[in-house]
Amino acid sequence: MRTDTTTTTTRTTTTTRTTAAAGTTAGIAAVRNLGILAHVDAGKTTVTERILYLTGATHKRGEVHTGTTVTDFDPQERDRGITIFAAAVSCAWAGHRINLIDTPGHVDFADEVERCLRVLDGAVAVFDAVAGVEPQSESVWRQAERHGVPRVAFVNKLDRPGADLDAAVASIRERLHPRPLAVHLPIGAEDAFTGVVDLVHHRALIWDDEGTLAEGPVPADLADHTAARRQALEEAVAELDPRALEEYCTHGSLSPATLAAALRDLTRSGEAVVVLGGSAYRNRGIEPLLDAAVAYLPSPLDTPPAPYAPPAPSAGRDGQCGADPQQPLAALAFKVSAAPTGRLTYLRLYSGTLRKGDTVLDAATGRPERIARILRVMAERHTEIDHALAGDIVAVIGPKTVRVGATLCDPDHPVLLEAPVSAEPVVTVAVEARRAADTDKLTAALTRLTEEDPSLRLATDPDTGQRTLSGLGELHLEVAVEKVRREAGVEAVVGAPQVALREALVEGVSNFTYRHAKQDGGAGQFAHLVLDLAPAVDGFTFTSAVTGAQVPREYVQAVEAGCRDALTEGPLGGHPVTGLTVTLTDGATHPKDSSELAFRTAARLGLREALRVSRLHLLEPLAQVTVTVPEDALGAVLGDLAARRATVQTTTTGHTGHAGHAGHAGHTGHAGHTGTAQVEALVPLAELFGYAGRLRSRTQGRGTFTTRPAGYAPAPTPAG
Ligand SMILES: Nc1nc2c(ncn2[C@@H]2O[C@H](COP(=O)(O)OP(=O)(O)OP(=O)(O)O)[C@@H](O)[C@H]2O)c(=O)[nH]1
Ligand SMILES: [Mg+2]
Repeated sequence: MRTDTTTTTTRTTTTTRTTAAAGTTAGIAAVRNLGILAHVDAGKTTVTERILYLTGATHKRGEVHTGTTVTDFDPQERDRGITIFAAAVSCAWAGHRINLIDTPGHVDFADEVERCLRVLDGAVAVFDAVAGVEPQSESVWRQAERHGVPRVAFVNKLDRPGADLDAAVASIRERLHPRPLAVHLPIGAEDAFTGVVDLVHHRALIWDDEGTLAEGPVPADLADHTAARRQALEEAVAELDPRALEEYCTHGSLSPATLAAALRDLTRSGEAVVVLGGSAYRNRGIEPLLDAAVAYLPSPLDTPPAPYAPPAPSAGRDGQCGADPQQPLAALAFKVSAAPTGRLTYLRLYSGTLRKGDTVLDAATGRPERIARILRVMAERHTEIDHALAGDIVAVIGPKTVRVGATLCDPDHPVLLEAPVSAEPVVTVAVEARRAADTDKLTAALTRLTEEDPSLRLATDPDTGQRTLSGLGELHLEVAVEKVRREAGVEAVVGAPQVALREALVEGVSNFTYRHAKQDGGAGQFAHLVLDLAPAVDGFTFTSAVTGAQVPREYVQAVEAGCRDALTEGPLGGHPVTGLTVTLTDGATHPKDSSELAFRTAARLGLREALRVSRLHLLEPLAQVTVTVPEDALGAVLGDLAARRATVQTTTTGHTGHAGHAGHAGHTGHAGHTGTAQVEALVPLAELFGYAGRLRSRTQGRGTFTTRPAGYAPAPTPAG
């Protein structure tokens, strides 16, 4: 039997008691900017709801299915029962301020998640205890990894039939991280799941039906199991953490304090992932989740300084800023909610202090913006505050034109923080107002939407003159059009979805000569270029093989810019051009008539001509699809996929009865019920329009599927 039976430990043992309001670094150390990430339906919004309830931010527990949650406040979210827009809310726990961002799980809204990850310091990854790691949980996990955002894992829905914490941990190990460290052992299973053994503090946490937590000793029947798990945890930690190893070697065990400190360091360095369990719906497991977030995830002071660039190359140097309230202000606008009634701009402050009434600079546009009000966004009300410090997340009222990704900074110290990178749209629809008189209103409303969501693009089709809206998927566009109908009262007629094609170079040309000369009196334009075009695996690269004597350096830069201008519309059908390298091999200037503008124009017109005489092919977007269906429907589903030009990669049978594991060959998955088959396939996105309905009818509603973007591949030559 272990000796550290610390059953009297309070739930704040591992947290420091500081007031988050204090205007000091102690205050900043007590801030946690926390995201909730997962596959669709894992329970992010329910977890968020329970956190808000427990922290006293709300006085009722809202439910997704009754449309009563705080963070799914948009009418469409309530109707559809899914999260569409990331929502930020602040609450307080154990002397810490938690700025919580509930994110959407559906792949069409992955860009929203990307923008949030840019400003988060830590995240809770939520998993369904039956399904384990689902495809979109893997995607958001990788997204978080790319942003260096440390995570703790919460295995939710332990109350569900077939729930299995160990299997979920195994699937995390197999698919996401080699070192998941489970710190909970469930007490009771499925419907009888009542609580967890906290392995770190060696105690039982049991929730009654009202969700009230009682702490007690580890139940006798779990004593051996607990001891074994605790020892395994200590060994795993000692293997990774030198200080823990020393203590383990000396004493043969680890104290809760050493264990907790090691878990914090390992979480922050990303060497291990702490795994907790619970059931948000049944109000079980949320207090320890909050404790873990506060104890293990970093504060703004623990995260690396944010890199910035000067607004123009001549206006200063690159640098980085840490969470210091005394330094000049630098804040990133990561979310804009541009409702016609008022515009809220959400800011993450990286440096400095923002005061109500300040005039700040939008560094990219050079426009001054006045901060009329600063709001702490709470669940049921917004609290007005008069200043906010580096490290915090707040919303401001006043800025009228600030877009997502903008940097707001001290006018005397203009800097550009790295803006979130927006995904390229893959689906386009034509939109027009149902009543011609509403055309301008529709354009205005759609323009406003693109300011909130840079992964939406509004354009005019050069051939038909029609307005087109592009986005990341059918649902993304459907939601956008519906939002315009509800908020601006404009009915739109939407055309059939089209995939966004690209044009890639197959065979280029060499020594393509282009002379741009306009010298008929007055200031003339002259530029002479020779270009080589060669196919490349991806994207666009520009190289120059000329000397300064042939073409001066600033003109070479203008040539590159002109080439990029030309790539927006390819010769096959006006699609963006990709997969090529352009080399400037020769050129000539005129002593008076050459200019950057002349070279840029020459490059644009010249590359356009060169592309016209090259060979290109069309590329179409692909999706990685995971289809989960009853085994008896497998044949029909495979037949249908084949008709959709799918490349089936794996087919596995004998899964649990719920959507989940992708069918990796040899995957051990959850033991249990058979009867479900899973298909992994690459399918052209164009063939997936309407697939949800088809799958439903082929499987009597029992089939599910998820998709992920999977790059581009040559498209069959279109007829006509
Ligand atoms: N049995 C059970 N159901 C749960 C639990 N947590 C959430 N749910 C249910 O699962 C469904 C999805 O929950 P949400 O909280 O909307 O999931 P989400 O991850 O926010 O979903 P998206 O935002 O659409 O990606 C809802 O019907 C919840 O009531 C749980 O612990 N147990
Ligand atoms: Mg949600």
